[in-house]
Amino acid sequence: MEPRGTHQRHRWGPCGFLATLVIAGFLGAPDIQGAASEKKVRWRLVFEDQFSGAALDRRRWRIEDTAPNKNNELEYYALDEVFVSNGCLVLRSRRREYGGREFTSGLVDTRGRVEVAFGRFEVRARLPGGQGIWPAIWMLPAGGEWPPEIDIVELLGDRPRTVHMTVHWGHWPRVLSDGGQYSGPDFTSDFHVFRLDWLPGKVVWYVDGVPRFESSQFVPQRPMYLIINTAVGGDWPGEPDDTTAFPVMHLVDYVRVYMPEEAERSYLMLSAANGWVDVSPFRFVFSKDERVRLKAVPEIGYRFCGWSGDLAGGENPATVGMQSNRVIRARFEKDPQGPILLSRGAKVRASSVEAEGLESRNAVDGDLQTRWSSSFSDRQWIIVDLGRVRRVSDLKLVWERAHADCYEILASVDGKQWRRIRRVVGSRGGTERFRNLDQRARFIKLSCFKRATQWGYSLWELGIYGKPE
Ligand SMILES: [Ca+2]
Repeated sequence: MEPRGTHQRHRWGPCGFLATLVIAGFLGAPDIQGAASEKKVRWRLVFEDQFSGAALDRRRWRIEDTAPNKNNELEYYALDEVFVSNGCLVLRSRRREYGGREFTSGLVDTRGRVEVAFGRFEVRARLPGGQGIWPAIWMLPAGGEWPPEIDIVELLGDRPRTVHMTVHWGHWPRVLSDGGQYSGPDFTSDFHVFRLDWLPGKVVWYVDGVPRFESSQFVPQRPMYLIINTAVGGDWPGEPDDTTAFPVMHLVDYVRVYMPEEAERSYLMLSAANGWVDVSPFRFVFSKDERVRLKAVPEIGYRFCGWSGDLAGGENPATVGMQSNRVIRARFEKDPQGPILLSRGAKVRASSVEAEGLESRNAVDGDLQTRWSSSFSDRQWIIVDLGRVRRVSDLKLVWERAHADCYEILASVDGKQWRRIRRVVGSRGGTERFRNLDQRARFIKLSCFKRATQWGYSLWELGIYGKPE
């Protein structure tokens, strides 16, 4: 756990994210403030998919397979609603009972594959229409946190001539937005090109080559991945009705991602899975004479196995000269000697449960879509019983937005005598890891004292790791 407010180390990676990035995002690094002159930028194509193959290239795209719990949406994102046909990516939405939902639909993203800080994103698509249909082409941070978010285009199916373009930022629950809309042709009857130029200081949205909105109020400065989906129902569009003509098709002709190239500065683009990279100084834009230090940090149970892209070898940390743009991937592999997850399916009890479906066992089921939530008061606890005394080496907390501000972690061999192994004050939630604990324990207790939100305490997962025995 990093102490609150430290700015010495900064992390980036799909699995780990330090909250100080939010501060960096708010203030902006002073040396990269100010909009770049677009004339000075040359755009280099770094990713393209024309969907000309027989099937979707799974090395480039991840397909969602879940019932999302947001915005009161009604769809299940099913694998079979995503396919390639006639040179297009197709996301199909249907009225179909599946996975506890009334509708199925499609979502693809480039998470863990293409994660870019700054760039040009161009998507040619025919958006789907109809009451209750909500297509979106948008971006989220590779670190898994929210906000920020950039919405390249969103449309409500019952208003097919109006597209929405938005950037969200802030810190939950105080989320701020800057957005615009453009009304033009029927975007559901033909293909149109939606483009986003994202540079330090300014984000500009284009529709069919014409700038339609721009924002410099908040410009994200961290790698983000691209998402294309069609939501069905939910708070914003409302439910489909008899006029909605299922099946509904969201067609994407191509996706192109460009990286900016400039005379005076260089861009750093990082990607990683099963670990992350500490970047120092923490920025993604550098002058040509600067050097950056990269430290690969593996997720619990993984080990670093080398760099690829514009950095070779396995030196860690490594130093890179930024005389030109760098695209670098940190590679991690499962550590056969590493700790294993001991807590999955363990016995667990808690001081309270907010409601049915939010029971304490959800915190140890190994599923990041199920969670425990307490009632809405400050003093709460959850205890995991590993069944017998184990050597506990690592602990990982994956908080929902309702997290603890102040809490302790305690260990016990008998469930009666407890010893405190960590105390955290001023937690920012998200994912918190505690390493090298070296504890003999059968019971691990999380004792919460102060809530960070008006709600209770909620954990997607409480992972306890140790040596196999
Ligand atoms: Ca869970």
